[in-house]
Amino acid sequence: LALLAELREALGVDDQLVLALQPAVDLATGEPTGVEALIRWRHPRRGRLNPAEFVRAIEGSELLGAFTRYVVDKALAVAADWARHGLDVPISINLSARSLLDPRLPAEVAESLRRHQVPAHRLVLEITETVVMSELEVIDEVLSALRQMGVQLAVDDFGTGFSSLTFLTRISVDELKVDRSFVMKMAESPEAAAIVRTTVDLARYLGLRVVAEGVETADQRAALAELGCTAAQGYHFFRPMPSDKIVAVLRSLL
Ligand code: G
Ligand code: G
Ligand code: MN
Ligand code: NA
Repeated sequence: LALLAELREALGVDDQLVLALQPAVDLATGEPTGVEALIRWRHPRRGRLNPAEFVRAIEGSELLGAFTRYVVDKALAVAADWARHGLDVPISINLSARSLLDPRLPAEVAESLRRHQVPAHRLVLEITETVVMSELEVIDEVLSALRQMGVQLAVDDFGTGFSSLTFLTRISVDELKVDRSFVMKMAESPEAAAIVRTTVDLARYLGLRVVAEGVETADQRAALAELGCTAAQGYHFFRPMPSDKIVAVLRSLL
């Protein structure tokens, strides 16, 4: 496939695959609780490509390992830069479920943390439950090794998988991210509102952080605060931004 050949090339240069960064904020204080890294491909001829599309292509290819290493490395370079600016905000990256089947992942993450001198707890790995449940045995070991290193785990798109609750009894995690589909429908759908409320309560019972995703309006923000949700992310606060903007934004929030 032409796309994958170009991608292989892009992984070897420095400025085509870049991370867009989106802060999540504490709803009570406005302080940043973390920043999510989202991959963007600035293609020299085709312009901006849809990340969901090319990520799907990568996931089905043998480039996944190299791509995951690339994203981990770029994200930890960003975290190292923040440390130099006196900022200790954690950075989250999205991990394709299939990368968790690679037993080399923990050692690769450890090596990158060492090289960038970033403490493991500053790294949050966002995983989606659905795919993960199907291969839980294999993935258990990889996730346990990462957790033992001190890396944090977040369940992304929480509520959209088929086995969310079983997942929580098998893998210990640090954070739940309420899927934006529920946040968006909260006002019109009592079901969606109940799911958000239940997720917030569940996180509290389990001692986990909770972050509502896809918050686009002040009304959604107020409704979330009302439900006891402590942190949120979305266009209402910040759109994903280029890395040269993020330090000033984080400083302005502290
Ligand atoms: O910003 P948004 O359009 O970037 O993201 C589209 C989808 O791609 C989302 O599901 C998001 O989780 C996923 N995604 C974004 N960046 C990465 C990444 O670096 N690695 C993986 N595996 N998925 C990513
Ligand atoms: O799968 P994951 O939750 O990682 O995907 C994050 C996706 O959500 C990215 O594509 C990101 O650009 C997008 N995103 C972030 N904030 C908002 C928002 O407020 N509204 C919408 N529609 N998308 C958002
Ligand atoms: Mn995510
Ligand atoms: Na999500």
